[in-house]
Amino acid sequence: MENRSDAVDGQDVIEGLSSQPKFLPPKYFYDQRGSQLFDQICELPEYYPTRTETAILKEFGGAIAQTTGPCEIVELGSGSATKTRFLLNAYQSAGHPLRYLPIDVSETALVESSKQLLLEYSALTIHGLISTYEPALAKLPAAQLPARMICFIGSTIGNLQPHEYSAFLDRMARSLRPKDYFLLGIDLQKEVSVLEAAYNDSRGITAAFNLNMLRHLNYRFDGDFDVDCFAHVACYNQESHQIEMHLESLKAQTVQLKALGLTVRFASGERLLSEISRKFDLEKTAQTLAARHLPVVTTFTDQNRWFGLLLCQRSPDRC
Ligand code: AVJ
Repeated sequence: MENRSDAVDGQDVIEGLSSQPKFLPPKYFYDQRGSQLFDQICELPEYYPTRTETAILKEFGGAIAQTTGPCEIVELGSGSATKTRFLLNAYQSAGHPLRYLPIDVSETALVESSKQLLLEYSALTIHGLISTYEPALAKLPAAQLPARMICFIGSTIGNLQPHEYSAFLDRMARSLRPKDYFLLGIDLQKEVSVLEAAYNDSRGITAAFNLNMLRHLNYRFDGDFDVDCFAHVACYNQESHQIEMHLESLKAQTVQLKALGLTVRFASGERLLSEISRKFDLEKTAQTLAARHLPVVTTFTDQNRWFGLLLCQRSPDRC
């Protein structure tokens, strides 16, 4: 297990909280409690993405393993690696060697899931990286199998702003050798009522997940956010095709993050953007990927076309 945390911790918090409107990077959701809350979200009746993607992986895992042949499985944002098991099962059934490189910012999630997987799969070897995506992709260890597949499933790519999305795909293309694979899971555009229900569940787990970001910042940067003085707000922006999740200040208040030397004022009703979750169009996404040296080999989806799983293969560079 390697730890490659960000060199300058909290710079992004200072930047986001000093901006107008304020924002925070979604990676701060995922401390131990946040990762657990996210696992609970995945079980909610309203939150269809995990269930839908899992069914796709279950149905088409064999087809993926057959297309790629023996390859290392790298996973960005592996979390509890619940869905990964369906891929590992498929590679195992195909008789392929099992090598897994999970990458996650949550050390506990990474250590716990790796321990569990090693118990479940006797032939598996794991090389875990505690890291954000960019530094991990820049320094992946040398491949030990003929091919490699980098998985970015769960529609986590939807958290990226359009400019970050383009930069990310370029980074991805540079990290892969020609013929290597990229498996991308994307949540697709659909009826607004379905989307908004998924981010406003009746049990309030998503609200707790959102508010937990403030608790995490308190712990990490010696802050004094009063979590009870903020509210969870999530709505779909139809023009930008994205869910926008906010933390709304319930009164005028001042918050300090001592470890960052930061004092932040909130007006009553002021909203801080904690996450965007973009919803994609299958065809457009395939075009974007092709234009970035990552043409789609196979598209997998469910009957409702609610979620898409795109298997891409790095094309050779042409001069
Ligand atoms: C893990 C980024 C895919 O955007 O749906 C779930 C996170 N936020 N509920 C998403 C999330 C609120 C999730 N991703």
